[in-house]
Amino acid sequence: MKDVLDSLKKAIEEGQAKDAAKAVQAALDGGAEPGAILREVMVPAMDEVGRRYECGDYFLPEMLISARAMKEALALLRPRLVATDVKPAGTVVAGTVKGDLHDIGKNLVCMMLEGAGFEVRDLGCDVAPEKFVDAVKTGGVSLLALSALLTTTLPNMKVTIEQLKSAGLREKVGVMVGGAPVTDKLATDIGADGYAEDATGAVALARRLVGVSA
Ligand code: B12
Repeated sequence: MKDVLDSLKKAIEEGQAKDAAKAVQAALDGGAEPGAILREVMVPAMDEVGRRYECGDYFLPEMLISARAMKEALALLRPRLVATDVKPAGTVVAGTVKGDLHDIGKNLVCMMLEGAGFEVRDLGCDVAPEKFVDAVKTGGVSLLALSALLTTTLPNMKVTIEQLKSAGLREKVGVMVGGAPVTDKLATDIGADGYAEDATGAVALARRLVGVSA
């Protein structure tokens, strides 16, 4: 199994989508737990891609093909992560904020929330504040989940919360925020209701905000 997991990590790091998909399938067939594959292999592989980009070994195209490999591998994990017989815990509207195209982490958060019994409306990436507000206006939304991966797009989380306030909707929904540059302090400063570091934490936070226990 170690060989399979090592080859999965290498395939994502090097952007070999077919090899990544094959390795995930082999890991699942071999009985590996989907959450562990994600946490212990796939997320660290993307961290390594980020490290290589930061130190100049990788450029945008390499980051992009690694992201594609990650997505193909994730697609195979998805059915296992979202399989649930829990009754609906609430509706979450999720999206990556305006100007930001990073959606892998947000997609993972959506999958884990679905797996925990939340109904998820995923607005995608590069989502303008007005679109979040419009989604809340349609009603029945318990939580807004905002993701940002760039320091330059973090301010759009605050703008989104401000626009919710202006529309008189802030008290109607809980707002949770996340993404690599987000911190607990930032969440408090911009008036969000909570921050979580990863997708597992996002589920615990969502449950707390809607007042359901695990
Ligand atoms: C893949 C990637 C890309 C891909 C994105 C593809 C896609 N469809 O997502 C592409 C190639 C498009 C890309 C582009 C760019 N990128 Co980029 N990218 C990355 C990389 C390598 C991995 C991100 C990722 O997927 N991580 C894996 C997931 C699982 O982790 P995550 O996103 O953090 O999500 C987890 C948590 O944060 C949390 N979470 C996430 N969202 C939410 C939401 C809520 C509500 C909660 C509770 C939790 C939560 O849970 C998730 C699951 O555990 C990171 C490096 C890194 N280590 O983060 C750089 C990185 C984010 N990119 C960076 C940069 C600079 C860029 C570009 C500006 C490069 C350029 N010169 O054009 C562009 C910007 C494009 C744009 N407008 O968005 C920098 C950002 C620096 C900064 N501080 O702002 C990073 C950090 C790389 C680096 N080390 O320099 N990128």
